[in-house]
Amino acid sequence: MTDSRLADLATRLPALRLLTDAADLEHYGRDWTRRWAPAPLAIALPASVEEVQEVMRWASGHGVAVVPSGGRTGLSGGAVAANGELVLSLERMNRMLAFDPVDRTLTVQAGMPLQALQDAAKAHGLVYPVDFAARGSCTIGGNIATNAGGIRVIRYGNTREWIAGLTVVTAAGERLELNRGLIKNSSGYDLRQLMIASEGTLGIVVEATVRLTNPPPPAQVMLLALPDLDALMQVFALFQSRLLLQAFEFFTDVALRHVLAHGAQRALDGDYPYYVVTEFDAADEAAQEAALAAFEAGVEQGWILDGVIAQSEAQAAALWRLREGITESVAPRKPYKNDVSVRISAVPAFLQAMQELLGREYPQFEVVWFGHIGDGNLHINVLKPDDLDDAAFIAQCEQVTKRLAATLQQFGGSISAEHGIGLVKLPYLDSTRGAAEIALMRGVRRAFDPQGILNPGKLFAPEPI
Ligand code: 2HG
Ligand code: ZN
Repeated sequence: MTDSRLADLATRLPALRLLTDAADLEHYGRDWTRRWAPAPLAIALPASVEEVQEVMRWASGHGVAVVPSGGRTGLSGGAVAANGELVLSLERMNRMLAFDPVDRTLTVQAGMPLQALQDAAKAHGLVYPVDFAARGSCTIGGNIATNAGGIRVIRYGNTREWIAGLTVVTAAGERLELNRGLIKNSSGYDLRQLMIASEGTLGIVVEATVRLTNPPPPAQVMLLALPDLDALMQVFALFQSRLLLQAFEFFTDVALRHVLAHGAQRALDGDYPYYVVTEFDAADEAAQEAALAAFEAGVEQGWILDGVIAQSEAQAAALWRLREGITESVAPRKPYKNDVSVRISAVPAFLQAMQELLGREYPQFEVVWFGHIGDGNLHINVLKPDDLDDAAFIAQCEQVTKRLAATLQQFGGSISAEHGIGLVKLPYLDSTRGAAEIALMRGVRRAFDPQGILNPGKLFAPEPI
């Protein structure tokens, strides 16, 4: 260990696991974006809150930038360390700490994978309902850092709604206990909520107390084939008025082609332009009949061209794979990603504007549309042609994102619905937040982290000094 700063860290915390091998720097220095070359100083893997506190005291003393790190499944570059930062991985802090049956909360360390948390809730006959495809690898700390959404927001809301308390280590190494599981707490600023979606720029979330709820009634999963985007919103309105939806997700024929090529099973014989995977409460025969009636009403209107209802858990999982497998199936094509949202009432007009914009701007590229249409959240993945180099491809996409951001501004939408701003959307923050709002956000950051050592360069560009 030749770096004197690291030597000092090792002296202060002799038991701290510290990695400096090239392979580790590469592994922990990047997330799913794969756009930036990882170049961290080192990787610290603390095993306790006290170790995190001492790491932060050390980082403040030396002015070393720190990138908090969870499962690194993020798609906005929020966990990238490309500038000599210390990566502070919460990987070893992955245990459940407490279950309270009266409060109906679980307290866990921030490095616990989402799926492990969901399983722990299930073991107590309850559910933690925030859910998405990266559940096996992402961590609750990362979910909190981005206010992760996913496939059940339509029923349960975002991560924000489920966080009852947070333990946070500040840039200076202080330990904060935020909200302590209280339901009612009218004692001033809610710093817990400020931490959620702060992308590691205000503090290190080390523990979280999450609310749990009753398991939903038995559900059914349906795949629907639709003729056009207008039908998508009609079917959504129809299903929402008649059924208790748990999820309503759409994707296009292009997305389906990629997941099928990646090993998913075809569920319908024909080929159609748009598809929906929807899951709804179907506890009894009456609910199941209501679902069939809604399906038939959609067919009669010409909004639904075909469909299938899962007859077993295995079939339900196979239908879900068609939607959840999209990100992985297109990953080898180095997609340029957009994760945008508008109010639900604005979705039809926004879709129309987007279709025109993308049709005009991307005639040469393959564009994959999918997302959480019931939340007004679209994912637009532009696939890189093999004969175009990375930099030229990104430069072309950025030109279009400028126009997309302007369109979003007209609609009062957001440039990041659930993935975060990170590095990827940093130039477009002002399409979603006003100048006065950004100035206040910077002020909040300065209050928490005057030296600017927490995940610098993410969310907004570093302050000019
Ligand atoms: C999803 O909804 C994730 O599957 C990933 O938010 C979206 O890959 C994407 O663009
Ligand atoms: Zn999503």
